[in-house]
Amino acid sequence: MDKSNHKKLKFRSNKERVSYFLKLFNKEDKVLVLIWADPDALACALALKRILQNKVEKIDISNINEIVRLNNQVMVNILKIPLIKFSEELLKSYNKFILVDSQPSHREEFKNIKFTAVIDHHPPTNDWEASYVDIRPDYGAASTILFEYLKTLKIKPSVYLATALIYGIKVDTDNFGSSANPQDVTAFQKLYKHMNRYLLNKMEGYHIRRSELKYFKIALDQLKFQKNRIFSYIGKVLNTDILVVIADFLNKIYDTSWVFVGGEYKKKLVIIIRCDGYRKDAGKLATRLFKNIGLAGGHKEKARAEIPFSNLNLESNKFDTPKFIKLFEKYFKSRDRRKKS
Ligand SMILES: [Mn+2]
Repeated sequence: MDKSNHKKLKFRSNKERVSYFLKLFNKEDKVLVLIWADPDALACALALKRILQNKVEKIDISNINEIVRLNNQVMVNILKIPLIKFSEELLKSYNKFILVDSQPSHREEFKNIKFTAVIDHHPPTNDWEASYVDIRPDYGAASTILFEYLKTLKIKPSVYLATALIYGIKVDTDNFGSSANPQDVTAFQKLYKHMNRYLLNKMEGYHIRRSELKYFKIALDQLKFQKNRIFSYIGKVLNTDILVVIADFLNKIYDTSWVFVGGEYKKKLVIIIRCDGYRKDAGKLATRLFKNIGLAGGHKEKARAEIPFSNLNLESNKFDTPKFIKLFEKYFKSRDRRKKS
């Protein structure tokens, strides 16, 4: 099945692997690290910069996405991560490209770039090639892979780099939830003594901009309880992260087992679902109800759906909490009936 060259590179040790990687670069190279900027990718890019900065003429980091999430903006600011916004034009200033925490098939922007190296932890995909490929789908974070590179090269990470890698690991493993593997835990342990806890607290702690507090007011005004379920439709939002923050907040309410928060973003209804996961499956609910009219997915405790309003067959343009609740009626009616019998 796997026709790409992932399997061609076989290394007996991390040492062999990393020295092969380093040999791909020389003094004249201008290297661009491309990322879809989230904490894991940002940390990896910083690590690559540290590893290669004295071995090449220059190495820069370019983000292809707009960084919207507040925590990520705080990370970039606090750690002073130098970023260049991606453009086709930018590529001309470099001769070698590295993709980290992603694969060329993941984004349209990556497809025409000839990557020297791809380092990632997502499930391997085909139809692309690179001189060097290191994909470890069993790792919770790509930061853990880069930690192993640093360790192999006996590079002591700076406080900023260690803190970034720790944050990357924590975010991608959902604080050492189910996706973490023993290597992630080891990386955390070893990096811990190099990091700064206050920097980490700042990056982890800030979720809400002052300007977003108004959405909490709307959410609470709109709140409807139905049995042990909470529903709230917030209306137009400037970014969908605030819906996630509100859903997580409502999910802390005692005696509640489901939370549904909805909002309008770019002519789509964005739905964030939370539940306790006990004999429930938010991901299944989302796919069952919405996969035919939009994007839907998630896992037991968390799910998300995005549905173009045009697919909802609304009679009027006005969408509100009662209409929002109606979307889930079908699913719960059959469940409630089953419970009674
Ligand atoms: Mn990642």
